Order: sequence, then structure tokens, then C-alpha cells
Amino acid sequence: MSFTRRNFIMQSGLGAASILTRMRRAAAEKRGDQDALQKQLTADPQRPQYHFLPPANWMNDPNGPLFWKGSYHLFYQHNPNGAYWGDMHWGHARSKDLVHWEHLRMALAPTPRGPDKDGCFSGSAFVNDGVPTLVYTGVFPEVQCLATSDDAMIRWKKFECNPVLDAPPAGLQVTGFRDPTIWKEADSWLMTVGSGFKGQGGAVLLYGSKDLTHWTYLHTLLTASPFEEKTHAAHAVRYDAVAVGDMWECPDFLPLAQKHCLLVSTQGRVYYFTGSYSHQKFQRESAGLVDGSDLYYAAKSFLGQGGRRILWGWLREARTEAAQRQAGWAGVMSLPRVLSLGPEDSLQIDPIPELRMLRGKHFEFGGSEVSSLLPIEEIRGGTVEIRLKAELRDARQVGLKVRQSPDAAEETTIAYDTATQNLVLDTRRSSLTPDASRRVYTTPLKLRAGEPLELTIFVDCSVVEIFANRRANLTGRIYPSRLDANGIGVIVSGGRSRINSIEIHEMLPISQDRLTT
Ligand code: DQQ
Repeated sequence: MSFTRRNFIMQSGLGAASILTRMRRAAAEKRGDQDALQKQLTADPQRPQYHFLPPANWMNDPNGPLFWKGSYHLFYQHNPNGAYWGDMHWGHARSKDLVHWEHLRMALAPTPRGPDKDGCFSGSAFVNDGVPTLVYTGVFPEVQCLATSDDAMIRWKKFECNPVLDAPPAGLQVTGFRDPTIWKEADSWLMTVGSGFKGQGGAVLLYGSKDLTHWTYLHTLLTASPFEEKTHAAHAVRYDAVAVGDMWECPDFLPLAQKHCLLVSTQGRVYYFTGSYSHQKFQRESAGLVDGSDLYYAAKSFLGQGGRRILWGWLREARTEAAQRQAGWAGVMSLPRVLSLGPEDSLQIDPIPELRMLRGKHFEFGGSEVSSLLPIEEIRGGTVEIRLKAELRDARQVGLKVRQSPDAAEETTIAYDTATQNLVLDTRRSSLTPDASRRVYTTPLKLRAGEPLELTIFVDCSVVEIFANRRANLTGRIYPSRLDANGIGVIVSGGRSRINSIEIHEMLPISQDRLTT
């Protein structure tokens, strides 16, 4: 007998009326839960106002960003069941301006008994002969799959012969095999897959294909080398390949000016390698960090309107898992960052100029010497963009306090430390609640003699994103408990500094209800 609702009712021995009543009640409860959750999210002061978020629940990696037929598409790893990692789906949203978003139906969900039955993990989007196509990883075991859609990109159909790659290359003992990226060169398709070798480090595997369905393993595009500081613990009780750097996740390979750039995520950080690429071989020449914080991960780029290379990253939470579940949401998308090639083939990173459309009330001053804390009374707020340009002079530290309560019981400090040549984000006093982590984040920033410090800081409720001198980034999460923790001030210690200019803009929300759309 087939399993229909009618058969189920007949077999269960319960009266049809009573079963239907129960089903209706369950549906109503679910609707009620959703309404209650939406109300909770709308009223949550920690929920960012101008960063992209899913409507509720868990989000991690950005997946398959694509500019197609006049719209920006963003997919992301999403658990629709709660604010915790698991049951990986691909959430989907669309935007005309990279700032305001419209949530769309889920793009990918695990297919029972399919190669992605245990989750649709990270991957990429590309266009094949006019057809938008996704490539992603199915897990247990890790395999690579395809899905396509029509122009609207709303309904995705999985390729019936999935998986197109059902195992890592024969003879290679790899630590993982996931997060594919596909692009075309002449009449061949190329695909990178994140991988690595136990005890040796991460690797990116390169494959080639003529038809997207039959793939040949070519060679490693790059393997780890002594640049990466590794804490090799292949013998540890619980060996974690990503934690020790033996597995490179989410590789992204992109042309940048006359060079190429490879991004990989491992050991909680996103690394970049720039170098030369020809005949399917990559020669790394320069390397660095995309962001100094381990709260920024799984970065993924795409080609935007006007040929700009735009990067998304996942911002993790920095509070307990219990607090995340209770909040009903976890994970934020970074602001979109524009990549370009800087001096000595370093990666130059700027916030997208489109964010300026969110600027509201504004305040600026400049040209004063400062040697202590200078509170800025004219403007306060938990959603601001701050631009500071300062000559360091003989100061030890120059920077800002943000989200400061009037009694300074809660405050977050962002500073450049001239002695250590580090950019510092100090969240030890950011929150009085015990759920929030209290840490000092640092990243190296060497200023040339006489070079002014140039900070652009975005504060958005619980998010802080810092861009320094176009070559250092630091991201943090803060959870001030007090609604009056909104003060801003310039801070100079250990000497005097000249503040050439400071500009503060209130940032407008991208939706009326913190639900993004
Ligand atoms: N997250 C995905 C994986 C990827 C990892 C699973 C990186 O595909 O390797 O949610 O955060």
C-alpha cells in the first residue's frame, strides 16, 4: 500500500477527524512559533541592521555568489531548523545594489537517499552556455554535484547523474575533498577542490573536463609550504585536519590585474596567495591574511558589475552556543569587500562604495592635536561608519572607542599600536554579559615612515569590521548589554597625535524589522 495521508489515517487506528485536528494544531503551533521568532528577531538589539542575514536561524559560508541578468545573487550555508550548524541547505537572496536584499526560496536541500542526503556543503556558481549552474559538495562520502536553473534562478534542478566526481584521486590519501570552484579556459572547464595531506598541510586539487560531467585529475594547484605556521598534531587524540592546517577549505581562484590570487580557509583564517598562473600551473609569489581575525572565514569572491572582484566572508559569533540558540539566529555575512592588487602583489581590500547610500546624519572635524580621550558628543550610535586619518607623531596608541556606555562600564577599543606595529581590537570590556567572549584581536600593520594611519570602521550592533590603510582588516563581534552603550571617542595614549580628519556617518538600516528583506 502506498503511503498516503489517507492510508496513514486509516492504519493509525485514530479517527480521521482527530488526526486532522492534531495536524492543524501542529501547523498552527509552527506558524505561531515562527511569528514569535520573527518578533524576537525584530526586537533583538544585537541583530545587525545593515549586514546581510538570513531571515532566521543558522548561516555559515557564502556560496556561489553571481551577478546575473542585472541582479546580484548570494547563496549561503544555512540550517533552516535552528541557530546551530547542521542539516546544510543553500539559502538564497537577490539584490539590485549589493546593499538591500530579497530572500528567495531555498536553492538546495538534501535529497533523501541522494549523494547529498547528509548535506549540501559549500560550492560555487557559474554560467554554462547561458545556464546558471551550481557546483557543491555532498557529504558522507564527500562528492561533487551539479544543479542548474533557468534565468530566474529560483528553482534549481539537481543533475540526474550526480555526483560528477565521486571520490578523491585514486592513490591520494587526502584529509578532505570539498568546496569546488569551476571556471572556463578556452574550451575546457577547470575545477578546484579543497583538500590536504595529514601531517603535511593543505592542498588545492585541480581537475579538467570538456563537458562538466567527466573530470580528469590534473595536479595540485598549490600545497602548503613553510609560510603557514602549523601546529602539527597528526598524532593528537582528536585529530582535526582543519584546525592544524592539514585541510584547506573553500579555495577560490581568481585573476587579479596581471596576477592570480588563491584564497583558502584553514586554521580559522582566510589566507591569500598571489602569483603567476599559466598552463594550469600556479606559482605563488606573495602571501598574507585576508583578515586578522578568526571570526572571518570561508571567503568567496565573484565578478561584479563593471568587472570588480567582490569578496564575501562569513562572520562567526563570539558568544556561547546556548546564547546563539536562544537568540534564534547565528552568523552574519561580512560587508562586500572589493579586491585589487596592491604594492608587491599584496591584496588590497576596500569596502564597496555602494555602502555610502546608507549614510545618514553625519559629523566631521579635523586638524587637532590629541593626547588622551576625546569624546565625540555630536554623534552616537550602534550603527555607524567612522573614517579616521591621523599622523601618529609620538603617540604609542591611536584609535577609537566605540559602543561606550556613559560610565565606560562597556566599551570597545580599536587602536593602532606603534610599538608592536599591530592593529588591535580589544573586546575585553565590550559586554557585561557572561555569554560574550572577551578577547584582544590583533593583526600586523607596518606603516611606512610618515604614513598616516587610515582607519575605516563599520559598527553594526554586534559587528565591527575594520579596514586599515587598504592592507589590514580585522573583524570582531561584540554584544553590549546596555542600550546606552553608544558613545564614540578618539583615543590617543603615550604621546600626542594629530587627527587630520574624522568623519562619522550614522548608517541607515536595510530593512525596517532587522529581517534583512
Ligand atoms: N563549511 C562547509 C564546508 C566547508 C566549511 C559546511 C567551511 O563545505 O568546508 O558547512 O566553513
